[in-house]
Amino acid sequence: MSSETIYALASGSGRGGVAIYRLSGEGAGAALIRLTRRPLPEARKAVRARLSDLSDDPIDDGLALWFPAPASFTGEDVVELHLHGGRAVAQALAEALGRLGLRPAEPGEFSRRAFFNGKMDLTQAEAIADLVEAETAAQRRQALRQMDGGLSRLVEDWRSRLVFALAHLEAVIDFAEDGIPDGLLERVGGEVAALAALLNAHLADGHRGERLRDGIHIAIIGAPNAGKSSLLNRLAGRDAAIVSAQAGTTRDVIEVHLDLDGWPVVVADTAGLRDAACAIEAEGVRRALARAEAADLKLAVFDGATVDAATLEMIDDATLVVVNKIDLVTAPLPVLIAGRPVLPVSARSGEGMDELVAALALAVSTRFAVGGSPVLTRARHRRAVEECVAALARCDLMAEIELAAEDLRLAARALGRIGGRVEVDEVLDVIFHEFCIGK
Ligand SMILES: Nc1nc2c(ncn2[C@@H]2O[C@H](COP(=O)(O)OP(=O)(O)OP(=O)(O)O)[C@@H](O)[C@H]2O)c(=O)[nH]1
Ligand SMILES: [Mg+2]
Repeated sequence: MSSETIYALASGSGRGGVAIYRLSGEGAGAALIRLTRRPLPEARKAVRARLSDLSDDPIDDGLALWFPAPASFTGEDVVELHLHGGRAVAQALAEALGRLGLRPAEPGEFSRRAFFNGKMDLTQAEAIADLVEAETAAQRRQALRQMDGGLSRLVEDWRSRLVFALAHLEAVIDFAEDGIPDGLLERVGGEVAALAALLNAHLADGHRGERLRDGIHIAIIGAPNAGKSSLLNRLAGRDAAIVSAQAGTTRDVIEVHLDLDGWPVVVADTAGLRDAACAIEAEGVRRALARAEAADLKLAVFDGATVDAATLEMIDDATLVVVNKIDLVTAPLPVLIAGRPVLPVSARSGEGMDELVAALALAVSTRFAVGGSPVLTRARHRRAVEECVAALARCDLMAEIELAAEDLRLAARALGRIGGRVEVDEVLDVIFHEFCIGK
């Protein structure tokens, strides 16, 4: 790792009461001494700091904290300055630090250094980025859990089981002349099969962790004029989509990001399903069907008591059935449509909306709740586990034992990549670039 000393504004940019700057590297302590003209303060204790630049011009009056290596966020010497938030202070400080040979940090550079100094593994570094980005309570909880090492420990447990099995195989190879101890290959085979089953179960988690990170997709579908756009606007609490009495108003997919009871959801309004009158509408219907196909959940909206065949056909286990315009309907409503309970609403009056939101939140939470063991939160994690499973599937203990050992080695290496045990720089670049500067 380079010995360059870096600095960055760690708090949000723009004006604010207090701005926090972080300095990290060998020169951090010397910089603090130069700026305050005082010896280093006691470690990890906030002290008053009057900073001035190299020509004794005052910069600001604030607080300083000194975190000597290795007990710091990055594992290097770190200084934290709490100054007044403002552009002129930031500029004066940057100038002074520049003169002292410090340079602005790249995005994610602090976390990158923390990773290289063994302060955290990659999943924990990713969790910091996720926590900074978290917009809902469920996202925050997932990120905190991963930051705490939940995923690292799970993957490390899998990996150590593999390494253990591998050690047995290698012992067999090394002491082949003495004959293979009874039952050893069976035991290794049993362990490999058990692990493969466990990993497959984790892969078949409906992408819970990734969905929670990126947002759970809900598609609103139904006949033209059923009130889909009106419903979207109700959910969003604003006029996100155009509503009109003309059938075929919506053509493109319109997305709204919402916090649904702590769950991050992306609700998509789509074109009404029918044999379209023109090519543009036909394209809209095609997009509606594609979106419904890709969605995690669907809201099938019916126009009052009219049950149209096109919408009926789309109902499956991941569909909530909504009958809209109950303010107009006088006849009794069906209790079930396609065997699913009906949620009666009026997008116009708002009646039934609370119940609809509660039903949606329940459907989301039963599908995506992050109970039990930690989840894979990124495609990168999933790919590594898939690679591991593929290697385990190839591993044939009845064939040549050296080849079987090699497969186990590859499987363990794939898992090791999740935490960053065997990473190449390019992959690191991709990961740390998601960070903001100062984190
Ligand atoms: N009375 C009543 N009218 C409604 C209700 N919801 C929607 N409407 C009306 O029904 C018409 C169609 O509403 P939209 O929300 O545009 O319907 P849509 O399903 O998006 O229609 P397309 O985009 O054409 O597929 C509009 O005139 C709305 O005002 C409701 O709950 N009650
Ligand atoms: Mg519409």
